[in-house]
Amino acid sequence: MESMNLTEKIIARHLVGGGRLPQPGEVVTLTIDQAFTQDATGTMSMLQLEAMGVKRVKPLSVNFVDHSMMQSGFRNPDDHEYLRTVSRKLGIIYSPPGTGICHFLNIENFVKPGMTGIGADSHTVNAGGMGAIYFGAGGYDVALAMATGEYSVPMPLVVQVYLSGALPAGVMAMDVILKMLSLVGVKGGKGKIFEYTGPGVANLSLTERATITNMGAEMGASTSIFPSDERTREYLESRGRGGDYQPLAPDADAAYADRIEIDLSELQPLIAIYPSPGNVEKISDHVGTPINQVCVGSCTNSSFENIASFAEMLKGQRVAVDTLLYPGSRAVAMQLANSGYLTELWNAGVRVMENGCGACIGQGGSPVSKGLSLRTFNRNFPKRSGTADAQVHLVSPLVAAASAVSGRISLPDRSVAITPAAQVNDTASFVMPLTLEEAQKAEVVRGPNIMALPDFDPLPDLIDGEVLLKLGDNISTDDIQPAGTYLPLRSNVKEYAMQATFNLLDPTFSKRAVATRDAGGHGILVGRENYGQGSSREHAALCPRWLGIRAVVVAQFARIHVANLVNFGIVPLTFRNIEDYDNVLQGDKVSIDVSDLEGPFFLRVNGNQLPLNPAFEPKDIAVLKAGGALPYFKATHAA
Ligand code: MIC
Ligand code: SF4
Repeated sequence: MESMNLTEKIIARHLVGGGRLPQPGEVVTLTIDQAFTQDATGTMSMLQLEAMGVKRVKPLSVNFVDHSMMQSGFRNPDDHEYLRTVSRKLGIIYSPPGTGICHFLNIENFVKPGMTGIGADSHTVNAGGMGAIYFGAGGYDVALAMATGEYSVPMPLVVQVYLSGALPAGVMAMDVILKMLSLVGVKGGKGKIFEYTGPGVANLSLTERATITNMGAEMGASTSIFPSDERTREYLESRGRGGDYQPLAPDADAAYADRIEIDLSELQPLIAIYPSPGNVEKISDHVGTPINQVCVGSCTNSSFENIASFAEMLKGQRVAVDTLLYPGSRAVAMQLANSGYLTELWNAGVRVMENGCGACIGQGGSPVSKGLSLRTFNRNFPKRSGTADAQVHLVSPLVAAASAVSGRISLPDRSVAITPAAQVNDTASFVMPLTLEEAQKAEVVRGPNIMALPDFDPLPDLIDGEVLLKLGDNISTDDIQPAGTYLPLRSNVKEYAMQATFNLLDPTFSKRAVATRDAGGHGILVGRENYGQGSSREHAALCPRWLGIRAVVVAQFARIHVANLVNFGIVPLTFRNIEDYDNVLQGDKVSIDVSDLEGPFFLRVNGNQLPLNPAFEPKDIAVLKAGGALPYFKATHAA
């Protein structure tokens, strides 16, 4: 048999209908072992699942509540109650608020080596630390995977990341992934899977591996994966899950599309400077800069080892600035309590917050005006923290601790050894689904925050309207559809669109878009490279569509966002000649003939015809024509 890398081995085992391994770029349909959402994407995903007429999900499915938990007012609790009741009815495990962050709970409890999965969150790729292939996707794609147990995705190129050596004192897994970001950049991972190999792998624990795969999302990678080895066994056994272990590795002579080499022993602490996780620099160049806040946690750095290392570095000292800590799960919080670290954290003046996303998604913990916050999180996009003029830099938990004590960016001044503590089992926190018989009688509770899904019309032959916004490079989903304090509006498309879409860039956008839409025109957005980077939130497509946007024309799209645009019937197109970006202005009257989605496509503007390329796959044509994935599903599954 031909030799295979680990990615190919797992994909070969999950190919629907078997057959040969796909070529890179070819769309491949995989059986999916697990599908999940979190509350910020889950309500929409569940509304779509219900609209599909699904009575019971196929793969192991979980709805986590971790993002929006402030419960100030009825909206959050309404969302949670809807998720709890719809989960129990449809056969989905429900993880209530306080249990922990979806990705962290996932590796603790659900992911096994060799599995495939899809989650309605871009950091679903965290699970790659367990030797599994997991993709982030929009809520509709997750609903479809729950309904069918399948997911289609273009086969990525498999890039080998060869690790040698071991991390020196004071250097953490966060520094490995920041090093990768410095080598690859925020869009260099597009269309790729990073497969970590080499002797250095054995020197990284399972949670360190997950830190590394987690931030593959920040490089735009499809996913990342580590082998499953003795360290994986060690972790699973420590969680009482030894039976879930199986060894998995690439063949010795496996081929890869490309190779990156990193000697772990040569790494030093790094920092990603505001406003992008890709602005990676040496910490030593920033030592001494005063800071106003430190935040530790997020799905990237909230394991027991991370927090215990942070606590060890603080030991016997007081923090000099406001310091917030978000444990990854209740199990981690209990482990910290049992080990005594929790008391030490309190003694040091740390604010121990709820187990969840918290400040990472702007749910509290905003920095002071013009402040600088050091965070162990994965994203530092503009305004994501909730304070428009504050800055966020990203660092490891050890750098966060040293800096919290001095109130300035500081390098760890000593090595720390953590006292291990037994892992805690918290599976009792999960709410299990009802039996089929009970489920038939069960009511789904829909409070006033749960709004019906909007209906969308089919694609017209001519998109005819106005360029409503002309944007630059790296527009993130936080720019398009901010989260933070708007999270309670995730189940209410109209309000979310009117209040939030592009409002941090142009507060007049929603009103202008509605005026164009209601006058019978179509809205068009123009941008440059890496449009839609960041989160998987489908609201960044759904809300613009509700506001009348029918096409987005840019130089290049981020992977998950382009799928979301198709799912909501917005035509994604790219400039064939990037210089044409200069030939179209905001406010220009434009049209695009889309009567034949095989192409060719031109943007007609000011008497010119600018050639465009489709950014969608041939399989998307019928979906776009129908006006989006749900109208297409309904039309093709009519009784
Ligand atoms: C994020 O980190 O931006 C989020 C919030 O987790 C998103 C999901 C969302 O917007 O609901 C993600 O990364 O996909
Ligand atoms: Fe939550 Fe932040 Fe992770 Fe997104 S990146 S899942 S908001 S912790």
